[in-house]
Amino acid sequence: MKKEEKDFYERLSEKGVSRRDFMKYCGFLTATMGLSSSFVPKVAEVFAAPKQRPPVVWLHFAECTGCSEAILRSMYPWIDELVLEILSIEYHETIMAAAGHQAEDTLQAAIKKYNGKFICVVEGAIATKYDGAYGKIGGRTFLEVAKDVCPKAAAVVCIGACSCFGGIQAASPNPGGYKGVGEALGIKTVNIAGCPPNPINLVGTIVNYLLLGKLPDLDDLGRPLFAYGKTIHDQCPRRAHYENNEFVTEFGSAEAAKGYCLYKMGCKGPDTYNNCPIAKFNEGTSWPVEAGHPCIGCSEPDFWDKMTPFFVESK
Ligand code: FSX
Ligand code: SF4
Ligand code: F3S
Repeated sequence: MKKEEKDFYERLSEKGVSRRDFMKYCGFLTATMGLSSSFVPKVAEVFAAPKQRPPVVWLHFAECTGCSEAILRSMYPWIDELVLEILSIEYHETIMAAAGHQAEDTLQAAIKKYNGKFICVVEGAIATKYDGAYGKIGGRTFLEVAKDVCPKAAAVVCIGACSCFGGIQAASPNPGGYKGVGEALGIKTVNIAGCPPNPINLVGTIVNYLLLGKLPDLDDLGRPLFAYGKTIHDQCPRRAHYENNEFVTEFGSAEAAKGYCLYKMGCKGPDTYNNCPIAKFNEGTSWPVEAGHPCIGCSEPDFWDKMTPFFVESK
């Protein structure tokens, strides 16, 4: 084993993570990425002995920061460390020490130094009406910041419904004219959709890039097919109840306790593309439908408008 790999496993073990746990995670990640199990050692190597650590500039616009929270706090408690092992995060407002003018200088220095080479990760929507007046950072509108930074990136990865498609800010009546990054700037973006998205889908996208030297294949909405290629409904463990006409019609009922299908409680699983039933959240603990709540379609464009009312069966 190379020295850097040994150091990596030592660092993990200091955090109470055994090599076995780590390999289990790599197996789960490899399967989520749609790769065969023969790739597991290679995926582990991306973390343990990275050949490159791409510079990342992480922007925040209009959102709740739930996406950063999902990445940094849930799943495996050490996932943030793993993300930091494989990326060189040059700018991230939530986790960096710098503030004010110093932070702005850091951003400018990073995009100059890594022009054309960095990955730009974006959370949050961009206000486009009134010259973008609805959202500013350090005296510049979100629109100005995005126009300055995104075209200089090697790839723009949007995490969360807000940066992908506008999210809650773009819900009717949308006075600020909020849009997702791709639409606001007229550029192609990789969209890790969801509110919040599953961290494993971001990690899978990055590992795909580092392992295979390219971004994953995308659907026509820019979402990686490995994660968003199938509907929730087609992967749902309650599907047999749907086929048998066994539905929940009231929360807290005997049917709900039996785990019947939530379609009549407004489940939007049939119209929603995501891998929640397989990937689950919080270290594979659960996901909305497993917890007894209908899917509200959070990985689809305009779900706040198109999928409401959330608890009424779709017509
Ligand atoms: Fe949006 Fe993310 Fe929902 Fe919140 O950054 S996708 S409101 S979970 O935080 O952007
Ligand atoms: Fe489909 Fe939702 Fe019923 Fe699952 S609970 S089978 S996703 S309608
Ligand atoms: Fe979102 Fe539906 Fe999954 S609400 S988290 S896509 S089950």
